[in-house]
Amino acid sequence: MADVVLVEYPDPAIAVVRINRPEVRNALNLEVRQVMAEIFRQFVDNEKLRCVILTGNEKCFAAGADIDDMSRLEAIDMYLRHTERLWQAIADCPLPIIAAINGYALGGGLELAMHADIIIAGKGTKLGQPEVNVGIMPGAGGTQRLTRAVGKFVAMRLCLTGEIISASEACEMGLISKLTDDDAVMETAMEMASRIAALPPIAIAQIKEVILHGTDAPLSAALALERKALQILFSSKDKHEGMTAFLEKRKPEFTGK
Ligand code: CO8
Repeated sequence: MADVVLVEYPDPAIAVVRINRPEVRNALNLEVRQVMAEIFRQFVDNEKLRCVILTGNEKCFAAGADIDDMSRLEAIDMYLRHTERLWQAIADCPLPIIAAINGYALGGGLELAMHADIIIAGKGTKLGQPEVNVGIMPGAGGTQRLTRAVGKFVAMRLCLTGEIISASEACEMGLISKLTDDDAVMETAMEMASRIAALPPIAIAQIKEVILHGTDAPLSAALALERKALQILFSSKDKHEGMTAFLEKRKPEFTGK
């Protein structure tokens, strides 16, 4: 894999995906997105993996799409790139994804963070959809995932003004799962990933799937989806183990079966 994105395994169950273009504030050029998509595609076949942490560095998560690169593109160039396929590789990841963000999560950077299931941010992080300032608009879910996360009026304000907001304001509006000190972001993400990695993986996968698919479905269909997923879990060995361990007052040992 090219070194614009690094992958580390601090534990066989946890992958840390790190965007690595610090000289341009981790701007997401095509190469970053291609490499990242390939990394996420390969995660699906890794049976030991339980959770993914997506991060940048302590100064910047990602300052958006690469403006230098985009400045040379015409509409058909953009179309032919089919970057929706690259984003979809991340969206299709069945494992929980934690975005661990510091510094800036702007434009495509915030859109990338919103592909995660949990966002942990340092208090100094700045977030926003400033695309309008360079004559364009969000194009990787910023108008849609942001609206679903914070509602129409806040999403309109951010996308229409390009205003950059603080992490505490983002947290208040429901865009951040957990706010920490700037130097505690990775540690908090690792703790959370370890906790998730120790839980029954089929239940974890079902929870992620039902929350994501249910959000876009009518309530009655989403509730039926939830019921069916719950019923499936009653056939899992981990359900038997979890409940038996509780009744026997011991720690469960989940096997992912
Ligand atoms: N693209 C390319 N280069 C960038 C970007 C970027 N998004 N952001 C920063 N850089 C470069 C700068 O040009 C500079 O390069 P050089 O050293 O050669 O001059 C270097 O990184 C350092 O940047 P600054 O000197 O500006 O650093 P500061 O710490 O002063 O400021 C900021 C950091 C606030 C992040 C500032 O760099 C900035 O505002 N960046 C642009 C933010 C932005 O507008 N993002 C939205 C981009 S558009 C977008 O994301 C479209 C999404 C469309 C679909 C999704 C596709 C991925």
